[in-house]
Amino acid sequence: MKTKVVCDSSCDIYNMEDIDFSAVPLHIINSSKEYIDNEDLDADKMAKELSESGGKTSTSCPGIGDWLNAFDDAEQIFVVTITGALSGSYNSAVQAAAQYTEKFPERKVCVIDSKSTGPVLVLILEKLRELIMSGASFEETKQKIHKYHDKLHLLFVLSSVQNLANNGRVNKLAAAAIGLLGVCLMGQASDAGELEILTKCRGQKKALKKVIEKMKELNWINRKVIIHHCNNIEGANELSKLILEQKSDCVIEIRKTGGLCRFYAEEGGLLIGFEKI
Ligand code: X90
Repeated sequence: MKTKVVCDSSCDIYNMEDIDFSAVPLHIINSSKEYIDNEDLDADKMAKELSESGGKTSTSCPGIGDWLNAFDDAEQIFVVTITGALSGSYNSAVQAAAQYTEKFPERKVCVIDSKSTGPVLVLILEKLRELIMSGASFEETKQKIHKYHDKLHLLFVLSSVQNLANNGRVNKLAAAAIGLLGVCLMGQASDAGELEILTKCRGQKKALKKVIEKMKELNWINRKVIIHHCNNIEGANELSKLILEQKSDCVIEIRKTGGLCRFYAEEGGLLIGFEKI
């Protein structure tokens, strides 16, 4: 029986070992160029080109047909999407799943709205892989992944929300609040999957301290923390050091954001995903 895991490219990874996996690209579009968020994209170069070119840039999520192509005739499919509160990706995946199971009634599709992005999607994907490899049934995997998902959390540190504001994903007031040089925002994905700003700090160092305080307040478990960064390996390493000072046996994965998260989290942005009690 063929089981497939399909995600949109907001997960920042394009390949997974051991399972049948594909990442369906979102697109980043401005007047002169369209960038496809796949493994061939140089996200830092894209960000540089976009900031130099000025003008309006928008993004688009996978359509129903893109999802159906990625389902690839599998009998059991787990789909994970970026938060449905900020993107149409989840909706189109749900519609694709409905069409697929109408055409093939014996096949099964489970669509998960991550209510988040980047690192939280990777945590979900890695758990799905573990469950699938252990031989768990579709129903058991579905039940366990929902339970696991409830325990995940996303924090972020951003020094600009200009692109989010220009595309109506955060209110203009919040955007104006950090127009100032050197101001960082620390926030979280809310339970509804919206961007929620928690505090405003002067400088990254203070923002990272706030991240640790918030992680402690949320009772994070020292199993795995995933940090995705926008051209900011120094910030990711610094945060990693602070986390290990708290819990030295924590496993930390650090990687660069792909195209979609690179565009919205902007230069220096950090996304932090972890498990809580
Ligand atoms: O459908 C589309 O065109 C995609 C729109 C995506 C908009 C949101 C992307 C957020 C990327 C920004 C910081 C973290 C926010 C967390 C809130 C869930 C990352």
